[in-house]
Amino acid sequence: MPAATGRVSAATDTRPARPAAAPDTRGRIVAGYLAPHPPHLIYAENPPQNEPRSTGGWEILRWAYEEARTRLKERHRPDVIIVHAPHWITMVGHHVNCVPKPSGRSVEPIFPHLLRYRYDFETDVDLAEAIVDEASSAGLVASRMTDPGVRVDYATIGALHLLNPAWDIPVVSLSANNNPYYYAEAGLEDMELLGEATRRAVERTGRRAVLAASNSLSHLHWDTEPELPEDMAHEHPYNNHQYQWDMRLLELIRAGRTRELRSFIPEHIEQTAAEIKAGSLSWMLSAMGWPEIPGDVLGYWTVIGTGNAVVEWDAQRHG
Ligand code: 2X7
Ligand code: FE2
Repeated sequence: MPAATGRVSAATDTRPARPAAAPDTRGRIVAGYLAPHPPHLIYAENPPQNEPRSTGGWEILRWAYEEARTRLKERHRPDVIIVHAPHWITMVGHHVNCVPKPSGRSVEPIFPHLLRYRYDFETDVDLAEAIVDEASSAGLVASRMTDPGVRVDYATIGALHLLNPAWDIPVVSLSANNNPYYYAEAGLEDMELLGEATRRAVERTGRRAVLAASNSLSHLHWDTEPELPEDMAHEHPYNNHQYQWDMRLLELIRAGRTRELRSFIPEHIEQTAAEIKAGSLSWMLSAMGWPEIPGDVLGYWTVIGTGNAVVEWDAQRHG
């Protein structure tokens, strides 16, 4: 019988078995991904869960995600994927989805013709609750979201589908508190505290975790679409300034200059209206201890003018 927390017991678990994790990685964050969520990427892939149909597009980013999927399954083999997403906006504090089996339809409000996606996944409720407890102990306002009727936002669904379209790994989903949008320079510190709380919860529950920061980079985009949304003849950076600042950020990432990256992030946000302002990237790198290891940029390209990179930080490979 399933446990009251919603986790599936071994006796009733019909999901395909995943190879057992190495014992020394229990209670560890084994990898982190910058995992952007533009609805165009799911639309272009034509998965059965999404209603609209396309003729493809944005292959460079989708191939990057294909590589991330392979690494996730073959190398990282996590117990759980923890995602922080900017379109689940909470005005008061940080919320954690504690619904055991969220299901429903996620619709992108600006691009509903691209994303109307049926989801049905499993939450790691024990870990979700542990994150709320650790965040509260750190002095953050944090709460459990327990309403099964709440519709899961498309940035959570986007990153999770693109990393793991089979949805056979339990999930914890965190909201983005909106305070960075109210204060010029404050805000990201809270996301860092949330990251540290996430790491302590992972350690306490013994999970082997992969983190996903569901953020685009430079974030100015066109206000009109081509007649065929996936007409790639129209896809290019919004302007060279946006592109150059994204490249500066990615160069720091590729070089593993993470301490510099930490102070560069607010500047990048200022210059490019970057979506990392919502804090997902700062949350993730803080949870990983701002590791001075190279991030592997699996792909970069624009989506309706915005900059998007799929990046992996492999904590195990780099010790
Ligand atoms: O949410 C998004 C985004 N971050 C980037 C591009 C286009 C649409 O939606
Ligand atoms: Fe977004």
